[in-house]
Amino acid sequence: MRIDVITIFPEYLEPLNVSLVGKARARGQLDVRVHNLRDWTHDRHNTVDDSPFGGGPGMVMKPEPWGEALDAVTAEAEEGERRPVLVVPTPSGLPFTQELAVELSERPWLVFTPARYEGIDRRVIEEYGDRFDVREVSIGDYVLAGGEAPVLVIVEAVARLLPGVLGNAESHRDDSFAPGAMADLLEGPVYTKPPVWREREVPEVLLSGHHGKVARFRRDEAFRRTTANRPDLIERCDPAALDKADRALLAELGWEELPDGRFGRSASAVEE
Ligand code: 6GU
Repeated sequence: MRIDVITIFPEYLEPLNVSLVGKARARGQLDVRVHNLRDWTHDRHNTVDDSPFGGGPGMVMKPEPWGEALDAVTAEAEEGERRPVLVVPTPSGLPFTQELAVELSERPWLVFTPARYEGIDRRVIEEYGDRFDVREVSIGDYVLAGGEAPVLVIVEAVARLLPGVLGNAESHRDDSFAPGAMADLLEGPVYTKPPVWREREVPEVLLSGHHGKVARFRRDEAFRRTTANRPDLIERCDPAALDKADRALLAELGWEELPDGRFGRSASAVEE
């Protein structure tokens, strides 16, 4: 996969040399190219921003440097296979999800345009939306000063899905938010040696070697964590994915089956 990032802070992308993404680059599985937007300015001050038409606070990124940069970076884009996806980080974008990470991981070429200030002149997104697939993406409901940290987040989520990048292909299967498998539950706690640490014991069942009981324990812990931290995931859970033991545990945790078969917190539990 090829990844281009156009930014006024190339040094912000240094972490792409480290760990999983860094190793994928060193192995040639990822071709990451970071570009300085100011290379496509022509005035003495390398200006990339200007005041907004219509007034208001802050500055807007000028269209001309972005246009020249994107034309240069995507010059080799051909029709068909080698068409890049333009990923535009913005707090007003679509939520970044595991599903979108999977979709992006299946494309050969991603171009990121992290912005500072109040964002990029809208006409840039329109112009390239006519030529490429554009995804405006937000990484969560909070406001960052720029799109560089979101690029690090998105690249890491995508890179670990590439074939051969995460040593063990099994590792994806139980990911929290992996489609299917664990039915959209958060992963439960994990333990390693020693079996006793500061008088705290690893749950006995995990040492038992009984695979069925281990699987049930993990699933119960996943339900406990999901009901506590992400009740919305339980509410939209497909009831067909719930077995008898799941239903019993949910009842114990104060959830009840609704007329449509889905689960909701029982009125008595909600009042608490
Ligand atoms: Cl993608 N950009 C900025 N500036 N803030 C954000 C964001 C993106 N996602 C959440 N907050």
